[in-house]
Amino acid sequence: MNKTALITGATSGIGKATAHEFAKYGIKLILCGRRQERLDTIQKALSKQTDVHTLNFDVRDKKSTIDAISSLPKDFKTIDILINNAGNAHGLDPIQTGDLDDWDAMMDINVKGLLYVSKAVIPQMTERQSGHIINIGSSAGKEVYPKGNVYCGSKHAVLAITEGMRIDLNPFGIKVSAVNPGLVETEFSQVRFKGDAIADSVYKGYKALQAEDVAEVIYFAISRPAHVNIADVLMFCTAQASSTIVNKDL
Ligand code: NDP
Ligand code: 8X3
Repeated sequence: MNKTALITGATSGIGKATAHEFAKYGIKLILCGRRQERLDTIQKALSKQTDVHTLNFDVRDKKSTIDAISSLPKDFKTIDILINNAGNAHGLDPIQTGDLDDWDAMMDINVKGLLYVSKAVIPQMTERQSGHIINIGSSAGKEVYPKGNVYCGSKHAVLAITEGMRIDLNPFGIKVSAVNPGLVETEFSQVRFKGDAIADSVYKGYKALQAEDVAEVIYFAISRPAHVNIADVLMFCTAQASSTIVNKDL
């Protein structure tokens, strides 16, 4: 596929798996994240299959985000596909004892970071009247669960912003999609629980979605014919029925 994709959060989990999936089809890649060493390793691995450029920035930092994307070399300047994936949950606490820094992190990364990256990329898509934006939401954007308060709020915001983008970008022929997974076995719980051992128990006793399962759905969405937009996908592992119902053998 003769296209270029920019993927945020490409150093781990869903973003990294999406980079690997896209590379199989020869999609040129702009891989973003804060951990340069990991970006280098992934670039080295995927360069056998496609051209790869890396960008190191924190999506919370408006200026670094805009500067990094505008610094892209000529061969990578035209972005056909934007995967807004960078994000995490920070903490799992009732609202009355939640941590302000965790709340800032979730709103700043999951919501404002997604907006900064989009702001840097959308003008070239409207100018060319083509492009595809996929925002990685969550089942937490469709259903609030106990102690999920602010994370769920950030992902509800991602869904609302996705719908807003789809409406506003409709006259330009730009596709906008949300892919909303349930439990996916990545570094997500290590981040949420700040390395606490409880993170290891989250994916025990059932087979959670794997990052590659989500990456395949993302590739499916971007590989549809020009007249088809996969607007919204909710995907669970078979053991999961809702945010609070998971059939575990424990
Ligand atoms: P991981 O923790 O494995 O990956 C998160 C990625 O986001 C990393 O590559 C990380 O890169 C990047 N990232 C985090 N903070 C920042 C930041 N401030 N600036 C730039 N990049 C950042 O988690 P997942 O792969 O699971 O999560 C990816 C997305 O999927 C998130 O939006 C998450 O909310 C969503 N999701 C996850 C689910 C799950 O159960 N795992 C389910 C539903 C949705 P680096 O640290 O190098 O910057
Ligand atoms: C990640 C899935 O259920 O931990 O978005 O919120 S969940």
